[in-house]
This record gives sequence, structure tokens and C-alpha cells, in this order.
Amino acid sequence: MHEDIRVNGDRLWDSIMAMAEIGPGQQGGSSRLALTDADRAGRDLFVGWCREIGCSIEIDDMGNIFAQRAGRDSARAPVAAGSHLDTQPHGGRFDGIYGVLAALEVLRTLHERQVETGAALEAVVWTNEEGSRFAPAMIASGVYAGLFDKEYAWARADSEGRTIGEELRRIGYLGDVPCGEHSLGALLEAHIEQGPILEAEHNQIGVVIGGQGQRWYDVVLRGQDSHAGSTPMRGRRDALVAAADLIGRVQALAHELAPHAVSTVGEMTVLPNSRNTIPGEVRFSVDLRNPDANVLAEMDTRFRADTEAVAERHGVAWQVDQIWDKPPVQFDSACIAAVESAAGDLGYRHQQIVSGAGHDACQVCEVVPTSMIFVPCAGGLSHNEAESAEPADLEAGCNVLLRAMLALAQ
Ligand code: HGY
Ligand code: MN
Ligand code: MN
Repeated sequence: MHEDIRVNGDRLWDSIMAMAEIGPGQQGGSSRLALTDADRAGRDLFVGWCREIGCSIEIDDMGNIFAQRAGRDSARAPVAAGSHLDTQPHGGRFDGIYGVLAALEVLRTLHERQVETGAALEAVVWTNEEGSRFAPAMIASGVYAGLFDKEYAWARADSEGRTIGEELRRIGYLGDVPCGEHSLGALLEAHIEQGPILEAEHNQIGVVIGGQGQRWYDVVLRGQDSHAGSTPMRGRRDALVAAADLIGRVQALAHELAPHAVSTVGEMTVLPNSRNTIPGEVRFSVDLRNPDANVLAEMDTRFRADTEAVAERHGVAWQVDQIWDKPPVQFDSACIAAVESAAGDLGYRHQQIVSGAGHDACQVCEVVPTSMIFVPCAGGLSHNEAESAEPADLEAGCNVLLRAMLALAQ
């Protein structure tokens, strides 16, 4: 039934480009950090588009947005699709946004074709997926899945001390529905792959079967501020030199545990950050990932041992706080099957794939049957303003989303 329905790829592309006008980056990408005024504007644009096609809007107390197109059987839990609208500081136009607007395009297509579904369909926006302004990432989908306590999440602060709770209230997206109470029957998330595999294999669709595990840490190394000119090299307790040593080890341990281990240090603060004072304190982030929980645990062990050894070598004190431990996840077999058969029926070259990036789907899958649909992005590049994807691939992924949602909702 409805085999002949296809989405409007031009309208999807135009919506993505319109959203990119809000919080534009300096080099043509997007810079729409979670819960900023730009994020509010993007949310308002999305909500307005959903209202245009008669959706009802529900917002929970983590700011997650559920735009619903009613179905025949209101007793059934809705079949949802969605992602995030917040971006990295130098983000692209597609990471997250594609999944939100592909979900909207499905609702728009069914609306104009006046197709009635069994279960309701929903387009969903999850708050603070990126974890750039407020760590950890995927925090609102994590509260929804019962993985984070709501009070903890509301209290997470940015570098200026502003909290998620305050910012949700300030931008008018602190909804009244308790996060987690809005029930979903299934969730699909369309997303660019953000890696090189689909492009290398010349496949248009990735049928995502799960996501790798990740652990986030905050590290502090404390040495001693002292004069750059009059302090002899011997006996310095230089926190930045110690950090450089440890960061080299963080990279080395990923190479030692090739081929799947990845490690990244992305954030750093140097104190007092004065060119003629030896840095007495350095704070930095560590991001370790692996698809295998045991190897991820080994990465953790090696990282902690390296930290202790480096601190000893450089005469600095150390503190490692693990702020997030996200084990690898497997998605739901029925949702995977719906995506895989939709891609096959539509004649798109496709393959199964495990996600290297984290996604809200990797949280929600703990409580709702979930899968994802990947499309290629140029060179696998993402978290970069040059991120780009082909309109035909975005349209293909959206057609798979439409077909899979109809199959799950009938
Ligand atoms: O960190 C991630 O993988 C995601 O892009 N937030
Ligand atoms: Mn994303
Ligand atoms: Mn991202």
C-alpha cells in the first residue's frame, strides 16, 4: 500500500537550506549551539512548519519537541522519526538537521497526499545532542531513556555557568510534560554517516544496526605557576608540558588498539594562559570510543595508568573525572528489517553499518524499538563547516524513512 508515494526532494533540500540561514557559521556551515537564541529560532521555524500541516506540538521538560500527525488508532503509540537541531560551534548544515527535516518531509508528503496511517506519526527534536555547550552529549534523549537523572541534566552548566534548566526556561522550551512520559512505539533517525564507509562502498543507504560505545572524561593537571625566565628547566612543574605528554599517550593507545579504537582531545583550558608564566593548571577533555565494550574498558585502563605515570614524570597532581560512560548499543531487529526492506524495495544500493558517531537513537533505543538510516556525506567529513551531502542521497534516505515509517505504523 502507498508503494508509489515518494517525498519531495526539492522541498527537503530547501528546508535544510532555510534552516541553515539560522545561526550561520563563518564558512558556510552552521553554528547553532544548544539552547542559544539561534537554537530557539531554529526550533520556532520547525514548530511553525509542523503547525502549517496541522501537527499537534508537545514539548517535555527537557525541551524535546514531539510534532504529531494523528493516525486512525489513537490507542497505538506513535511511530516517530527525528534527530537534533543543535550544532557544533563550526558545524555543518546536515548533522542532525537532516534527520529532523526528513521526518518533517515525511509528514508533509502524507499530509498533501491525505494518507491516513494506523498509528500516529511524529517528527521529533531532541535537545542538546551535540554535548558541545553542555556536556555530556545526547543528554535530553538520555533523560528520556532513563539514562540520566533530570535534576542532573537541568544542572549541567556551560563555560559561563549557565545551566540547561535556566536556558530552557529563557528560550521558552521548558515544556510541562515530564521527560520520558511521551510514549513512542518506534523511532527511526535519518542521519548523514559522518564517516567514509558508504562513499567508499558506493552505497546510498546505511542500514544502521547499532552504535559504538563512548566514554568522556574531564582531566585536570596541576603543577605550579612560575616565571618563564628565571625558573630553571630542572624542577619545573609545567602542567602544559605534562598535558602534551599525556595527550600523546591518549592518541597512542588508540593506535595500539587499532583498527576500531578512536581517541580525541577536543577542549583545553590553560591557566593562567600568560606567555611568560609557566602554566600551573591545564584542564582538558578526553573522548574514547570503541564498538567493543571490552576494548573500550581496556582503553580506559590504559588511559588512567598513563595519566598516573605522566603526572609522576612531570611532578604534577592529576584528577580524572569520567563524566559519561555510554556502552555500545544494538538496534531493534524489526526496525532494522523495516529500514532494510524499504531500501531494497526502493532499489537503493545499501549495506548494514555500525555508527561511529553517537546519536539520540543510541539513547532512545534503550526504551523504544529504534534503528537509523544513513546517507553518505562528502569524504565522510562532519563536525566541519564544509560538511556536504548530495540532494539525491538525502532524498533517497527520506524515501526509505517514509516507507519504513508507513510499514511500522500500519
Ligand atoms: O559525539 C558524537 O558522536 C555526536 O556527534 N554528538
Ligand atoms: Mn548528529
Ligand atoms: Mn554531531
